[in-house]
Amino acid sequence: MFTSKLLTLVLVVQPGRVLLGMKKRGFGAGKWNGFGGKVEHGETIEQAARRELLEESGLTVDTLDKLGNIKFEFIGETELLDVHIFRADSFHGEPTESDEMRPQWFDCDKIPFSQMWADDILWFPMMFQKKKFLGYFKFQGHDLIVEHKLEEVNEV
Ligand code: 6OG
Repeated sequence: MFTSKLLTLVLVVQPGRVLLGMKKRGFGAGKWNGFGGKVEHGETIEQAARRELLEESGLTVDTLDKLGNIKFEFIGETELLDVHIFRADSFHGEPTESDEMRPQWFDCDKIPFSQMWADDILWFPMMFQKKKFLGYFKFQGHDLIVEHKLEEVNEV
């Protein structure tokens, strides 16, 4: 039996660049990623996305666009990660380092994919083009994708 854990992930995009954070501790430590985390009881997925973005980057946003949903399976584990991905094209505040993340802007042609989760290189192009997508990735360990599906959809 599989259980699943609801998570959020937010990409803040400006013309020609994207804000990523270096994860300093916990799951995915040492990797650049968007900002996000677990959905708590009593909050919606979007509320969780805003809360995690603020906690980890110091930023607030007016509009979050729902962009994708990816389910991750790790061989040998019974908990699927159900990650809801959002994009924000404008923000308020200054990116600020937190206990969990060190934010940095990256030019869109210099994304550090070799220091990111292996799935990102496959869906970032869709994210930049504002295409919506659904995905499933099966990982062996934290670096190897052994199976995946990724499709563009009209609605997430
Ligand atoms: P905390 O455990 O820090 O939330 N996340 C992933 N992001 C990408 N790009 N690829 C993956 O492939 C991921 N698995 C998890 C979701 C974990 C954060 O990491 C994201 C959350 O934003 C396996 O609370």
